[in-house]
Amino acid sequence: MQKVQETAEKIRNMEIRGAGRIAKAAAEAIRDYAAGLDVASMEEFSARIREVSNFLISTRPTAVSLPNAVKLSSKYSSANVEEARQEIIENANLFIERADKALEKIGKIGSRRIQDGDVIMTHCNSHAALSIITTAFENGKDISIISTESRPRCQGLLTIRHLNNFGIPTTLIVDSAVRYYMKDVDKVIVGADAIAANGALVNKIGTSQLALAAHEARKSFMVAAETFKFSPSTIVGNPIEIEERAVDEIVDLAVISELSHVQVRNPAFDFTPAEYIDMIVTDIGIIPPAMAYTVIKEHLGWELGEI
Ligand code: RUB
Repeated sequence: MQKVQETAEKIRNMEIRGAGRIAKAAAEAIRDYAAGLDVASMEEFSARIREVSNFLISTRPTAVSLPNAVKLSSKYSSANVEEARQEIIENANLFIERADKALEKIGKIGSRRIQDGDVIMTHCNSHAALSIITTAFENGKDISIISTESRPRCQGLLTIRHLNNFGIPTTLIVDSAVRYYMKDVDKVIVGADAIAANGALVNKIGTSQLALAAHEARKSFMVAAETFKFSPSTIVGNPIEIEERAVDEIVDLAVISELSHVQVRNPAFDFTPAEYIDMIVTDIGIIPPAMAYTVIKEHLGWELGEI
């Protein structure tokens, strides 16, 4: 349980962050927990796995990759403890392997859409979006990137550092300069924390302003997302919860503590409607947002009744 608690804490405090990384860390935690679980009965085994699954899922509410990873990893059909343990270990390893391959595939598929000379704007720090960008660069495409700072946690700096290691030229801008620079941009590429059945995207707060500005300037808006970022429960109308984080991420509380008419809000994600999205690059190919439902039905492997 100690490793599960450590992983949960790292996800909560964002030491482990980004929807894909969170998912893989949770799969690893479930796998190692199941491997070391000492129980007297199958009932106890089931109860402990359920408890740990729910605990991991509760660490961050928005990235649907987290419950998807936990559910896919903690699946078992045997009523025998040793066999069920083995099933979980295999399912978690399979999830981790597929997640790594998915990033590679997204890079390969998405990079074909990048032209020589493209200026690409990105937001926050998405490993899926970066996979497209770095693959295109490694394939010899001469590209440059405009990255937002992505306040308040400034994940844009992680993006800049990552791209710099590849020797890719970048420009760092504040989030409010997105529309100002959109005229210089050919494509916008962002990642996803979740994609709803209607094709709407949930990603780092501010993503929707990139989409709006791209739409206005008629620039292409591309989302990079593994199939495990699609949200099955949105098929039946369940909303995706937007995480609201502590306000001291935005402002020094001492600065506003004497003010009595001020509230501070810190939503971590926002919604971009499907109509602003030109394509979603997934590990099974490029799809229009209208195909999100099909991805959930056919590629996540869940029947509606299980949601
Ligand atoms: C990260 C973020 C990323 C998505 C996709 O938010 O919004 O764009 O998670 O990332 P946070 P990836 O920093 O709050 O976790 O493509 O790496 O899964």
